[in-house]
Amino acid sequence: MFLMKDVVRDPNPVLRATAKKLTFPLTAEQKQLAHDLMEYLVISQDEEANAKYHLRPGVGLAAPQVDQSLAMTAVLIPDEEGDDGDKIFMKEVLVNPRVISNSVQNAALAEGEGCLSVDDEHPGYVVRHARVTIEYYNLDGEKKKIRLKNYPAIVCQHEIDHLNGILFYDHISKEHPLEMDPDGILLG
Ligand code: UDB
Ligand code: ZN
Repeated sequence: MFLMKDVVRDPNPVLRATAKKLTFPLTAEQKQLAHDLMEYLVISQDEEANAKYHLRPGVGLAAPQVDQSLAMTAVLIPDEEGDDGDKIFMKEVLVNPRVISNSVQNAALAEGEGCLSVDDEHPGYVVRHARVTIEYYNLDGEKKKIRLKNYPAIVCQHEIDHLNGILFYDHISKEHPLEMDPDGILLG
């Protein structure tokens, strides 16, 4: 399993690399990586299990964040926004995911974003697309297409960015960090 010591931190260059696309069938090693990414999220969100490991509670973890430059990311998104409910909105490992279409309208989390790989604070609105259609493969190599909005759309854009060497603060305006276009949505 992965622990905090395994999570690479900014400015490690692996976080700025373009992750390699995977081919199917996945190797046993790649399937294990997928399992370990999801296991991190599950344990980190379980207060009782996490008491032992002290993981930062995570909603997404991409392979480059554990020093594997491969196009794979796990997401575990609770139903309500919050970490103590036990209902899950989305639990999936996305292989070779990409945004195939997006709304013109933007959205940002009102509280800004953080990242398991970024220890410094970077205040400001991380301006993203309000809605996205994502194409990806599951672990069995089946092609999937999903449409997401609100918080799940933000999480998946954050994770897909990791596969393209992009970090959340790249999307914060340097001059006006708390400026949002007039028709943009502030979430939360
Ligand atoms: C996070 N979690 O996981 F467990 F409902 C952030 C961190 C950086 C603060 C740990 C988070 O925002 N909230 C959270 C955590 C839970 C349950 C819950 C909400 N990430 C993932 C990450 O760094 N992936 O690379 C950062 C998020 C900021 C916006 C989307 C992802
Ligand atoms: Zn991140």
